[in-house]
Amino acid sequence: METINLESIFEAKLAKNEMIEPKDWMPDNYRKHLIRQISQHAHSEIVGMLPEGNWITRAPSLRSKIVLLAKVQDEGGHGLYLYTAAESLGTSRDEMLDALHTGKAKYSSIFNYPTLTWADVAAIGWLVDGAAIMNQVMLQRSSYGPYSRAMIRICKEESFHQRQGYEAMTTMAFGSAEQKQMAQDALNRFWFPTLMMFGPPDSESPNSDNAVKWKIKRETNDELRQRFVNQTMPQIEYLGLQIPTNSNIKWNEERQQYDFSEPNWAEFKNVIHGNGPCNKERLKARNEAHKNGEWVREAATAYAKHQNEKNIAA
Ligand code: BYC
Repeated sequence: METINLESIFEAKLAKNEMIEPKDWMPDNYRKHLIRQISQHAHSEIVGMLPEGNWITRAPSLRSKIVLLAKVQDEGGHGLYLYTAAESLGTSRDEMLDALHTGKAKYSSIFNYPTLTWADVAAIGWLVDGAAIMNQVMLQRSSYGPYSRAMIRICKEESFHQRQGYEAMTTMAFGSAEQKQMAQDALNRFWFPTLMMFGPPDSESPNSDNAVKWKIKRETNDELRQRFVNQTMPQIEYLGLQIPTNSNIKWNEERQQYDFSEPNWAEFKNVIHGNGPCNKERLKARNEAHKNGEWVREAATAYAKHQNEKNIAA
């Protein structure tokens, strides 16, 4: 009987667009759904540091190195906000990291593709962060308070990241013929993997119905993917680049939107099941980083314990 009341309070809050907070009652499936999504999102931020971090020592100027360094550092911070938001639902950092390190947890498919040239770093900022923001702007209004608040802060930083990428892309697209070709190659290679970031088509997305019902996601995978293409096509034109190979992007006067080809969903499934070009490399790097950071965690724990004892004694 009590559960029914609690459930109706939960539903009423959602109906009024009020936030659900950690101490509020929530259905088990809502909690599980959030832990899954937020922890995957946190893992994406941390694994996302790897392809770009790979270019810090090879950035083409001191300015671009400083900017990239700041960006990659921000991603680490985003991971931290998100792990903390997930912890407020009753899971632990150790559990989440263990799931990442053993390959049980997913993280964004995009980071299983390699960054072969400096133009790829530009394409990540422009396209990947552009797609991430498209998704995260709606997540700022997600029904779970800690997730929504983390997103507000993350979005502010992501818009700087997107500008970093677009600026680098502009430099290359308006640079020498060789630079322009590198920019085009990066666009060609990153286009479809970026479209995959939004998740499978709505008709094949098992989690979307609940996500939308519970106001965790305010828009569907296909709606966001379409918006991303609509926003990006004028930027491709401005840069003077060709539409990506096989993308078939074309304005549809009747729909007042761009038509475009779907990504290869079989490739997507392969990547999210651990068989993309860089899955093994990424997991190895994360496992090593975790192992190498053991002494830092030990020192931080000892320091916190010491401070605690001092406070009790005072
Ligand atoms: N990659 O039912 P669906 C960033 C999985 S990183 C891998 O549609 P949902 C950045 C999905 O998890 C941006 N897996 O799921 C960082 C599910 O599997 P499980 C990361 C994917 O949750 C550094 C299954 O496929 N952003 O910003 O409704 C540098 C069925 O999918 C993917 C977020 O994480 C994928 N692309 O929708 C630069 C945003 N797509 O869990 C940038 C938050 C789907 O049932 N997350 N799957 O085993 C979301 O909005 C949603 O979780 C998704 C998927 C749109 C990703």
